[in-house]
Amino acid sequence: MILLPLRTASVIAVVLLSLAYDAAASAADRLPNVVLIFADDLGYGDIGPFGNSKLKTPHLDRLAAEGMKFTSFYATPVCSMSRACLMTGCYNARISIPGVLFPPSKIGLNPEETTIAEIFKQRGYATTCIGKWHLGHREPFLPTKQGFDSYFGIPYSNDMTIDPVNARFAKDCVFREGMTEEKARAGTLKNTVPLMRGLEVVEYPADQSTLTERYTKEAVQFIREKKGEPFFLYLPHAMVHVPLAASEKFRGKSSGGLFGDAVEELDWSVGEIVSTLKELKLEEQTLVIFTSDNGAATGSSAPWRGKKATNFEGGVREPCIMRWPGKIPPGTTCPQIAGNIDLLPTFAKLIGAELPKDRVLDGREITSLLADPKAGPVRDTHLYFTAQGTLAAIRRGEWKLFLAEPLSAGMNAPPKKENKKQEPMKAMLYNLADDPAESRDVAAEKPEVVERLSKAAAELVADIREHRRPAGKVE
Ligand SMILES: [Ca+2]
Repeated sequence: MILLPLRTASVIAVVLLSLAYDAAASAADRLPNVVLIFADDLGYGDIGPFGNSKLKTPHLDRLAAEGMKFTSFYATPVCSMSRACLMTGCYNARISIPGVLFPPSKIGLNPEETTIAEIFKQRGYATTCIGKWHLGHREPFLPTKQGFDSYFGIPYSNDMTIDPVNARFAKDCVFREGMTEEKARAGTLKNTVPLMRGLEVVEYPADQSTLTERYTKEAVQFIREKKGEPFFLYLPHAMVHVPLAASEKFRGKSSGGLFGDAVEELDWSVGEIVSTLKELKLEEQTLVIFTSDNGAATGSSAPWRGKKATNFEGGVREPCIMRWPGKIPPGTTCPQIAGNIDLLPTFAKLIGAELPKDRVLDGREITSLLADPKAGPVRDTHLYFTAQGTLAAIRRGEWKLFLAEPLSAGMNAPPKKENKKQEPMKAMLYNLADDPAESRDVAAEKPEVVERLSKAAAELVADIREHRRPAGKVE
């Protein structure tokens, strides 16, 4: 009896909040902008808001103080699969994108998929991708063929090289370090990644020391040019994937070596973007998100166990900050399960765009979490896939089970050795509430939980096998 008014009040609050979001979506002139900053190989413990006390990240500290931190925000163990999740709102296994694509790869994100950028295009947004794409470097898979109006960046990781056969060099391509088109066509070198604009290579090899700076300038310019219309800025940085680099202004300045310099330059970049939004009075109209594609490679995934390339939390649980003055309560922390697969449906909800109806999506819209850090869970389950597309583990609520044998999602990804060293092939059960560092395997003590989660995992992966969609492929 006493609970009834409280429940009624909370229902009203939820209705009012959702009305606020719907109102934002219904007035075309007030459609919110979205800036999505996606670091590479940056771990949970690498920035101040998530516990790093060694590196200076004042702009990220402020972003968190003015926004919401997510402490159970999931990506995947490595690069391409993470971007596949982000771009489509689906587990990478559902859309057949393996862990990492390489310069000889003939596959990419299927142009038939609906990307985040295409969701924004439904509502007339200006869209750009500035940075590392890594969802296929062949022409049909590039950003400007997948809903982005423009693209400036490297097509895959910065430790890769050029596709000597298919690269399309711009007429005024800048060849550096004695490189020529002839040399580029003849063979390959390590760490000589091309820099592209649109569909063409404009610099080869890319000067990596100035990438963060140039991406930031380009991003600021985009915001200035598009300030009068709704825009989506996707900024997937090259840093802090190896080879590490920082501009002269930051080199040698941090207390964490070149890695720290690169992190601090990323932080500077966040500051430049936020101050531009402030100057243009766009802060209250702009949702800014900062997160990373996978766990730490060079830096720290503390306090979680493991790093990049594993499905322990340190490989996949990312720092994530969302800031939107007036919409997201400042200085808050959301502990609920969320992840980059949830961003596409969330953006669609915020801007009043339609989700594709002819296919299964795995992500869920999380606007209830953005509005209220105490909101209940949106999805209680998360699946952990390997780079080969097999299901390694499942989380349901506080329980996380590593499966005795990874379950095939039917991707037929190129066979590579599973990461046996870091992920032993046996059932391991962890209670993430009591034991967030995954240090005590309680599978033997909780056979009923092992059975329940194994069954759920088998059902969920069977659904992915049944409703799996192919990657795009060229000859
Ligand atoms: Ca990465």
